[in-house]
Amino acid sequence: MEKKWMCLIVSASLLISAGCRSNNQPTDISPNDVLPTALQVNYQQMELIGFLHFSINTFTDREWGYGDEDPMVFNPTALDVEQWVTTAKSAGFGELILTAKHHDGFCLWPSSFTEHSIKKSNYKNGEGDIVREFVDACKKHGIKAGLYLSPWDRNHKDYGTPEYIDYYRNQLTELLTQYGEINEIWFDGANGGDGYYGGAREIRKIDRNTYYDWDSTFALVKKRQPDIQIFSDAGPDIRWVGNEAGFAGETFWSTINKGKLVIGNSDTEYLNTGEMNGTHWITGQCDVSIRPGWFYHPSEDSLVKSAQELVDIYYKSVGRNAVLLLNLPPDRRGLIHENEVQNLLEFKQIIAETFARNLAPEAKATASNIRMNQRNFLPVNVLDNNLTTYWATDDSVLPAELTLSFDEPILFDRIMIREPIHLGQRIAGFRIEVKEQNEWHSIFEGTTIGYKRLIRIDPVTTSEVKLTILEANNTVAISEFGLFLSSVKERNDY
Ligand code: FUL
Ligand code: CA
Repeated sequence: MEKKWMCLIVSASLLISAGCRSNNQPTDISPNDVLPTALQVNYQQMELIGFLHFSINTFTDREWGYGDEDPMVFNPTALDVEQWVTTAKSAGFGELILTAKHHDGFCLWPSSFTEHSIKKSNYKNGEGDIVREFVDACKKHGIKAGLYLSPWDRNHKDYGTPEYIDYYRNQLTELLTQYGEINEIWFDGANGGDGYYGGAREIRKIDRNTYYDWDSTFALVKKRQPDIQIFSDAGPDIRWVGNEAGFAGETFWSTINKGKLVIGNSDTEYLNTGEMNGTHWITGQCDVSIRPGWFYHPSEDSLVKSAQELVDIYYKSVGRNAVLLLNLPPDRRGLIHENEVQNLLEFKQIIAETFARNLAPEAKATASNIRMNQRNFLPVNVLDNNLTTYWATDDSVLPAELTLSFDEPILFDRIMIREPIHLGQRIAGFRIEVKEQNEWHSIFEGTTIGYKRLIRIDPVTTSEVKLTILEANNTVAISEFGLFLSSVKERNDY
């Protein structure tokens, strides 16, 4: 049947019809000017990724190797990359990032451009390639692989001169052409100065604004791997959030003004919040180590973050519209230590238990305004566990209220709100209220929402919950509104 006739029949039988309006009446909300790419949306959906700091420092008990270390000290006794990958996978991680080269310059793969690598170690009699083992294990177990290639190199004789930039790009090319699909490349901002530098043992300073000519390096990366996500202080795809403690700001915009960012020299407060209507969409990534250091140190075996600490970090990263990058540094055996594995799995269990049962879909959802009274913008769309369906209001309607009414009172202490970020990040102010003895009481006021906002409150029993959007940079649209009761394990510790 022709579409025209279909529409007539459908609109005759339904008061509210979707998708059959004439072209001069735009029904859908207009997207923001600054949007994420589909790759950025996919990336954010992983929510949890893991970091593997493993290199010379693992064996020398240092955090920053000087660059003069003998490659022979690199000597894992029971290395098992499958253990790294299966541990990460069972904790729900979608990707792992390995330090192919840290600041000391030692390479975990047999680079053709240096002798300071695994070739000169005892590992597999100098025939090993841990980048290869790692990438293959990720592929085998269906998680993404990312690589860290430190721009600062305390071993290389040419560091600080243009020749080093060629060396660095040659190494990048090796990593991005010889190992199949790499999902993320991690560019660190540290540039400490002092180093071995081929025996010079001196301080070398570089101009962070110009030395690396990052734009050309980024172009090279994308040419080799068009779907890769590039991380740095300044994106272009994924950005640092300005601290290594694993938390994004309570106000956290994925949008930010790129012009204000310099790799290795950005305002950390600014990175931690971003900016409403910023010029670019750069997804936030909260990096933190499960131990005090980034590398394994035996003295820190008793200092592994507890499951409850990890849960707290989860709420302050994933729950604030960012991705969590959690470091699990393999030990001298080449294994993720038992203490890490245990706390990580307990963390995973708490999160899984808490979010296993959403109470909100039992409610009837109503709203103060529904865009053009159309079915595809109904408030019930916030209850369908689908990010692409949403409740939307008519343009310029603020405040906008969404109410959930339950037949029986419910008990909850965790709230989840999500925006359809493929259309931009909009919400800048909201309030949540519950009805108690026929009166509304505010239980939370916040600013941004984004991909996912998780809120912890004291347990409350109520039959009505109201979300009021107070401020937004465009038409109000909310994808999901969820209510949960935290796992008993989690509550005991708060
Ligand atoms: C920092 C580095 O200096 C640390 O050693 C670590 O790699 C961390 C993730 O980034 O800037
Ligand atoms: Ca939805």
